[in-house]
Amino acid sequence: MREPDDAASGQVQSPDDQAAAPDRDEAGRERADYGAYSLVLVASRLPVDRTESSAGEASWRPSPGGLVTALEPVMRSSGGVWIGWSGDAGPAPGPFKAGGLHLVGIGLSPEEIRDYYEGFCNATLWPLYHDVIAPPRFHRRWWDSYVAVNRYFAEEADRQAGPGATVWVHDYQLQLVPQMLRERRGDVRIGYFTHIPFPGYEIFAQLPWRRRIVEGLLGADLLGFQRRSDAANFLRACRRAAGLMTRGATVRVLASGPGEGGYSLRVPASRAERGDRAGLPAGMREIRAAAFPISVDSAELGEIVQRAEVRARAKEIRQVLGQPDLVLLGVDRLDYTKGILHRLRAYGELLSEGRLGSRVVLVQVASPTRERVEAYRALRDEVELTVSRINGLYGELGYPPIHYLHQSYPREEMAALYLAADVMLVTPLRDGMNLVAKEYVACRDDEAGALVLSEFAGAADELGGAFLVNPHDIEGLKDAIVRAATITPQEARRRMRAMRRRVRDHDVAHWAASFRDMLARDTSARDPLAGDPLAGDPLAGDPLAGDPLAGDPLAGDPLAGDPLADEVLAGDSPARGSLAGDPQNPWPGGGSGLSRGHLGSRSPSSQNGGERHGLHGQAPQQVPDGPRQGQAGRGPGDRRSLPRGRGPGRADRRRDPPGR
Ligand code: GDG
Repeated sequence: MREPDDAASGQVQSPDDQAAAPDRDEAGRERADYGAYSLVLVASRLPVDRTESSAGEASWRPSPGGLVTALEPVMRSSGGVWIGWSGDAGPAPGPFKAGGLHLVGIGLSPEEIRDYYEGFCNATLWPLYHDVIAPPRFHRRWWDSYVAVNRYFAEEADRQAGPGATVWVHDYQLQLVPQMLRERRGDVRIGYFTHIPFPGYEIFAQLPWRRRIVEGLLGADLLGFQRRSDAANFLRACRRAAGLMTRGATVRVLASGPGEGGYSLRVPASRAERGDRAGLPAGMREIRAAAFPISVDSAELGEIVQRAEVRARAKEIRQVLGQPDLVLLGVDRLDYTKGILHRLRAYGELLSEGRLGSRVVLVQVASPTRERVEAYRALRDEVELTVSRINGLYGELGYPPIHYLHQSYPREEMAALYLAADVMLVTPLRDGMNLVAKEYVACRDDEAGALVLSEFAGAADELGGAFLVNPHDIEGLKDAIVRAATITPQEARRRMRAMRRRVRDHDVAHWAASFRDMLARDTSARDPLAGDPLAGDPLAGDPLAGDPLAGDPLAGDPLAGDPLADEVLAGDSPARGSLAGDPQNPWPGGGSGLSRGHLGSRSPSSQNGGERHGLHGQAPQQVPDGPRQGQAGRGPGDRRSLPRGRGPGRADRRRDPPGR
């Protein structure tokens, strides 16, 4: 199970430490049976995908994506072990090493993939936690499978964790693991980070197993969320779903023995049990919930975009697009949370109104994801129908106004796309953070380009230089796109500089270090929070009561307006470029249309007061098969790579590229 060199690499406690500890733990188990690793990462997926050659030979290749990109450097430098599912049905791959990482695979049966992964994770929790953009489905069989699979992960973490190890559990697929592990091991520090939003209580309360989820999470010592509002929502759920009292960012529970169903919290019954601000009474644990906004490796992205071939590729991309005046870009997993349909609708209307001129293209990378889940299949149909309609209505021979790519690409290609785009469209209806927004900023070392960003993405709390939008407000979205497309280079630089500073200073290393530092701190030594620690929340446990956290200092303001917007609106910007005199002009109408900075009249802003379109409150509609972009018999995504000079190229087709 263990690499022989692990002990030598300093991952385990020294023999002296081990000798000093009693031989058996409280449960009478021999400590010698504990695992070897001082850092154990538990995530739904491994950072590698299993591939098979034509000869049937299996190998592993990196599976890039938000979580993997963020955590790989941490794991590499710490020598810890990564526990996760390989993404395929079948027995556990067991411990192995790939790309310098120690990995332990969890095996799932086809039924568990159906009920736990596609069911409870992707069709219950995902839509519920994203504000019921699609209706969540509740099935007891799925829940049972979720409990069983979470137990596999907890058992494996127990096997791998050395005495006093740190165990870092990730994301909504594994919310029961902290408590399941806590029951087995009192000696480990457990951190949990959720990458997606934690919903408001009125939504969370729909979950029939809400108390069990809260209890599961409270097995951790530290719970990390993307936004302060997510942390506040969780604390609210502690009060209402579990009847616990919270004090500032903390909640105290009694460490009890296994209860009904294997684990359960005991709510402190009295002041004496609860303790006071001076310290924790014996048998009590204090859990902290706080925001740790995740980020990207901005230094690495900065290095990638410095490469001559990436810069050349960015130029080439603009060339193969026909040297447009304006390139808009969207990069998303093809997920209904990402607001792709709203974006397409806004773009289609802008084309019909001529507000972006005639020399504009939108490149939309929609990476394949969760293709076996019905809502995702329906969304794909609807997106592809919409793309086809827009291309059919506004395209001409050799000019599709949308380049739609249902494929995955290497990081270098993504970086070149970011460099090539004048305006990046990140318009999710709900998103924990959205790394694409930060990647775009990190790649723009030329300080050019503009970001249109949904206020419902966690990144909106940090990227004040973006054009913040409500993606449900199609008129507002259109106005923001036009504004972003017409700012002066000076204004673009000012905005981009501010955003780049933020992403550089708060990169992924900063995120990981601040989480681990906080986790390592002794809870009882933390600053007591202002206010009477024992002042009970009069509404605790009452699911129908109003929000006792109104004005909660933890709750960030997700709707904070764009601080720079007024300035930009104040003056019409001059043109950034003009195509006049271009003899090779391949564009419809033969002319340049309106050059940037003169992109038609501005429509009245947001007059419809938030008209809702598309997916809100309903499942993506199943639409009849329409003509696809491309030719009959070859759907998007069938092509593994495009020849250089013909398109973004070098596609890297994966079932679920961002490890989700
Ligand atoms: C969850 C939360 C949170 C996409 N296509 C390709 C590709 N990607 C990469 C992007 C980016 C990542 O995948 C996607 O990250 P996001 O943040 O947009 O979204 P989720 O997958 O939904 O992730 C999210 C994140 O966790 C981290 O905490 O931000 O809110 O939902 O890195 O670049 N990468 C490559 N080829 C592709 O075709 N190489």
